[in-house]
Amino acid sequence: MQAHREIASRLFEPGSEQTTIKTIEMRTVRLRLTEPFETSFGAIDSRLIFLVSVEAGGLTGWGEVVAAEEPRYSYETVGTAWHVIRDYLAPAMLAKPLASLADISTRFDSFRGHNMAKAGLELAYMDLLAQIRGQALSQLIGGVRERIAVGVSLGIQPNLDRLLERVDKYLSLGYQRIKLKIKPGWDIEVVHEVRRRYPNILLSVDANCAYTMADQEHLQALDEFGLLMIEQPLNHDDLIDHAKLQSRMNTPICLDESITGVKRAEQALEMGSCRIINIKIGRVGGYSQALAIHDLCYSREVPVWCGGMLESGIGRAHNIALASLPGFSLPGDISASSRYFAKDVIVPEVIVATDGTVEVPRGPGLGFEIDLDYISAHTVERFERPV
Ligand code: OSB
Ligand code: MG
Repeated sequence: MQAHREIASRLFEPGSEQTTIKTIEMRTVRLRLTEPFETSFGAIDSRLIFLVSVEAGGLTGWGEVVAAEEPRYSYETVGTAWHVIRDYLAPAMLAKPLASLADISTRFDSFRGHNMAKAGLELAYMDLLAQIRGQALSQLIGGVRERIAVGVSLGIQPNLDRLLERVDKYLSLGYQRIKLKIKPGWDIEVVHEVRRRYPNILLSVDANCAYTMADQEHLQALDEFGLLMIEQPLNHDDLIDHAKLQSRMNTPICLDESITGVKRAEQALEMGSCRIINIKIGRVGGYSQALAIHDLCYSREVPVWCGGMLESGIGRAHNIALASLPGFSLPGDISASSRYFAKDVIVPEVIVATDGTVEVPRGPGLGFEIDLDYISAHTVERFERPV
């Protein structure tokens, strides 16, 4: 733990290297999902992937902005992030040489919100920095794992049989934890059936804010299924009702949407709003906040795990590096590339071994090759700064 803190803290201090970014490139890439993904927000059958890359000294660092096309999971969209990066964040990043991760996050602090936009650029910088130092990203941030444990997040299905088929499939592939998306009308009975079929698996549910305190008794009925956690049952900005609900349920509440930074994480733990935190680098505004939340939870022995946003391989590679930190004690939503897309933008693709783990790459930076030809062939829009 001490060793990890020392490694991670180096990122925040101005290093000997001053990085002068020559160009920042933004692009959107349309990738079709292998099957539609439905949550309490609605269904999608493709992702408009937003990639950012930063170039310095002949090296290119890659990041991903995880915003969706519609403001449902979060108020951010691909469109708002495009605007905010192009007009504010990229110019701030290019204004003078970068001294550290803290230097970037301080420059971005003067712009309110837009965490996913900020995170995209922090990600690209961290990949670049790792390459400059000739290190794996995992090593740069203080990762300790050679392999990480992973689970799968299963969307709402047209019927129970289809869901059970999916559960069977991913368990047979080795995934260590099944997460079911739930909403009113697709919850107790579904969980009951999956639990009856598999009494001993790690099983969790994610409501994406679909309930209110009026559903309290209904949610309490989930207690009898021995769930690992219930993720984000209530409103995205309501720590108080989550605290009330947690005090009346045995199932640990895990917060996703509610945790937008380390300050909110502190408040949630202080109030007892949750017992587990899902860390998504995009939602919290980048590595600086993600590492801080990890350190906070690790020091208080609060389990964390790495959430997913149906990222392309570039976002996924960052998630793998993050999940190699010591506090990530629960399986992440980091599934194989093939669970999302017919072909991924990185080589090799992310594969899940039969023991439900993913290897943490050891090569410099992300540790994957970027398939630029494939990315270019599917690019919808591209913009570069300076123009
Ligand atoms: O709430 O965790 C969520 C996907 C998009 C937006 C929100 C969420 C999700 C997932 C999928 O659950 C996780 C993944 O496999 O990427
Ligand atoms: Mg979630």
